[in-house]
Parts: sequence; C-alpha cells; structure tokens
Amino acid sequence: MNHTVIVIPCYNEAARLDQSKILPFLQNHPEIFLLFVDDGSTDQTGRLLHTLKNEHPAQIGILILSQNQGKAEAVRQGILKALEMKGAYVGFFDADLSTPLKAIADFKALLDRYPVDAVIGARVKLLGRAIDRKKSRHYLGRIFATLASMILELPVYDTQCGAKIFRNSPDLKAMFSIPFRVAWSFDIEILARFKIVAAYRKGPGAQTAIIEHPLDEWIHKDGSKVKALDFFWAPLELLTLFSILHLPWVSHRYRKRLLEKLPRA
Ligand SMILES: Nc1nc2c(ncn2[C@@H]2O[C@H](COP(=O)(O)OP(=O)(O)OP(=O)(O)O)[C@@H](O)[C@H]2O)c(=O)[nH]1
Ligand SMILES: [Mg+2]
Repeated sequence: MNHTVIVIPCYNEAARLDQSKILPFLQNHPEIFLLFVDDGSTDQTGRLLHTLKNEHPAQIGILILSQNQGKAEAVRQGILKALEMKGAYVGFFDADLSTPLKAIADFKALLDRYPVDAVIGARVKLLGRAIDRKKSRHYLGRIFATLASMILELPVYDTQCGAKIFRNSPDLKAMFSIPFRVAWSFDIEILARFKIVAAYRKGPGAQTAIIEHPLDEWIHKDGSKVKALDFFWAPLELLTLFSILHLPWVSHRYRKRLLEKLPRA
C-alpha cells in the first residue's frame, strides 16, 4: 500500500511538467504515489506522462479522460481512483508545481500528528517564506477568498491554493462521489461539503477538522490555464455556493444528495 497518493490534474501541461523535479523526488520518497490525470490534453502531455511512468512505474499512474472536463472533474475522478488505491492520505497538487512536491512531507506530518481530516495549503507572505504571486492575482484572490470565507462562515485564508491533502475515509469518498456544481471554485465546494458532513456527524466542526498550512514556498509559474473569462464566472459561482449553503430549498436538496452517499455511522 502506498501511504500517500497525490493527484496531479494536467490539461496541456507538456511545457510545464518538469521531469527533473518529479523523478528525483519519487526516488527519495518511496511512500508517495503520483496519479496524473490527463484531462483531454491535445498537446504532448499524454506522451510525456507515459515516458514519466516508464521511468518510474511503481510510483506513477495515469488516468486518461478522453475529453477535457475541467480541473474540478479531473481532480474528482483522480481522487476517486486514489481512494481505490487505499492510500492513507490522498490529495491534489497543481501540475506547474508552484507548490513544490517537497511540501507533501509537511502536509503529511500534520495529518500524522493531529486528528484532522484535511490539510490545505495557504499562500501567506510571511518573513522567511518564499511566496511569489503576481500582485493582480494576489489582490483579486484576497477579495475572492474573503467572500468565500463569508459564504463558508469559516475563517479560511486561501481557498484556491492548488495543494490539498485529505485523510482517506468512507466519508471522504462520499464527498467526492457527486460532481461539483461549480468549476473554478470547486475548492470552496469541497470545504462546503466538509462543513455539511461535519455538522451531520456532530463531531468537531470543519473549523477544527481542517488545518490551513502556510506554505514555505509557492512560486508563480507562467502558462496558467486560468483564462480571463474564468474571473467573469467567479461571482456566479460564489452565488451558487451561497445558495448551496444558505438558501433553504437549494441547500436542503444538496445536503440530502450528499448525505445519502455517506456510509451509516
Ligand atoms: N484551468 C484548467 N486547468 C486544468 C484543467 N484540467 C486540468 N487542469 C489542471 O489544473 C491545474 C490548474 O493550474 P494552473 O493552470 O496553474 O492554474 P492556477 O494554478 O489555478 O492559477 P495560477 O494561480 O495562475 O497558478 C493545472 O494542473 C492544470 O493542468 C482545465 O480544464 N482547465
Ligand atoms: Mg498555477
């Protein structure tokens, strides 16, 4: 059994996937398995992933989606597959490795040490940390994250960081068994699902079941797949998320669908 399975969603990432970072990392971390999801790429991503897998078949897997389905669905499919592989922890990291793979050890240490369900990366500029974000993305991100935090009613700083690791559990499988309602903001929908399930289980709330981990390093990489149009949809997605959590008739139906998937406690 591999201890940790990390899903790396890839959509036309041939130019950004850095073999020189991936292969040495795996050699030094035999407990980590990388599951790449080729999200209908039309460039050389598929070929590159096969080369990578041939170099290190024991620790690399590829899930191929024949058509582009978007990051949310690529991650969801990847996590479901990762859960089948019975990793103790499963998570996802962006293909550009803006969050370096070495950070996985910090996330795992927190999951080992505390009885929490998830550790999510936060890009907080602090002394002694290398957080290099574009100014425009940072400020837009701050507005977005503040609204997300208000909708979730959780003091979360950075919902959008593409580095998150979860403890494998039947409840986690349930949370990923239904397609997300939003695309760009699916990270917030994951947190919303944690909140709904935590309230139902009457255990510690999402506020203590999730740790936000300030990253040591996050370096902006050019070639982002995020388009200007995505920012246009963002407010609509926030409205959808608001309705899921706060509009009685919408949230009732959403909760019912999600909670039906949970195993009986
Ligand atoms: N945008 C997008 N990303 C996808 C899609 N399918 C998979 N992905 C992957 O999701 C991740 C998104 O990363 P980036 O394109 O760097 O975008 P980002 O990290 O949200 O944005 P930055 O803050 O600019 O880095 C990458 O690993 C993509 O390859 C898709 O259809 N659209
Ligand atoms: Mg990126």
